[in-house]
Amino acid sequence: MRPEKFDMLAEKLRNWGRWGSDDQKGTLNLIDGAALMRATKAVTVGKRFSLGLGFDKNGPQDGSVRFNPIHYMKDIGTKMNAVSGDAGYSDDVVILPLQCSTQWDALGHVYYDGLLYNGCKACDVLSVHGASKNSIEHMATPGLMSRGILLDIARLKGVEILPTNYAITVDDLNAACAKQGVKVESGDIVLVRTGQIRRFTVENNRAAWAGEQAGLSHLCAEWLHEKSVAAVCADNVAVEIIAYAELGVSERPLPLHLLCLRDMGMPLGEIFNLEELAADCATDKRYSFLIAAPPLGITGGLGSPVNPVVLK
Ligand code: UVW
Repeated sequence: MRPEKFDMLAEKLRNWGRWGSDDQKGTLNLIDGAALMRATKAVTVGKRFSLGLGFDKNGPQDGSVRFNPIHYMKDIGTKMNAVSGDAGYSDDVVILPLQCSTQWDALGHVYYDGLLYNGCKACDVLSVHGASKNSIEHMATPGLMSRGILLDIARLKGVEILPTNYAITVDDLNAACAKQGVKVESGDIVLVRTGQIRRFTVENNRAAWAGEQAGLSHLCAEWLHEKSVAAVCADNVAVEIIAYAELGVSERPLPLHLLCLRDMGMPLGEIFNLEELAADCATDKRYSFLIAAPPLGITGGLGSPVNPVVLK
């Protein structure tokens, strides 16, 4: 993508200063009392769904960019004291890339022109100690929840998995809203289903899962901005489309990442497993619900594992 066209769009969508010059929560500020009350009103039947994958050595990473969690036992059945008899404790340790499975991207995850969200200088903010601004702990409080809206684009198109390199358009998002009878409102969290996660969960094909894949076109950023969406999540690797031909030569690679995280301050939720929820929504025709997906408050972190929970 040529930077000129991209930069015009970026300027139009930029939220810097909108919530103050020190803001590090971005569009999560849109989750106000009204949005939270709307979330509670979407709870009508008492059904729960987890959208999180497991965290283990058999996770979705193929090793090309990130690895799957390494879990080891630090203590196994260690005695508590000399007289505690047959009683003990066990402790364990996990080493994992924060972006290796179901996860949030913090606003500081990407930058261009040397600047992060809200105009923070990347060279001042990023160091071996982590990010001093726009890091994930700012998304952890006071508790990331809102009304969620599932937009099932795979079902809209009548397929289990969208074709590789299909760029989801604004028309697709509007068509899904119309077909499903939902209206996205300020502070909502939008969940986009491509079906891509089935490459891993059903087909067990990590190469196909991690390779070129369908996702949002960067032009959807304008739609997300206009609808005052708080965050956008998907069941693929990057929320947006991954097409190698474009990725390899673009001067603005992963443009939706750049527009959402850096310009709009809109968090991205990736590798969300939407299969069970989508099947239920198709059955009861209710595509809105309460979603709670608080990241871990990892100080200076640029992402966080998450186990998002939906309540219908
Ligand atoms: C990058 O790798 C930059 O993006 P993500 O892991 O968020 O898809």
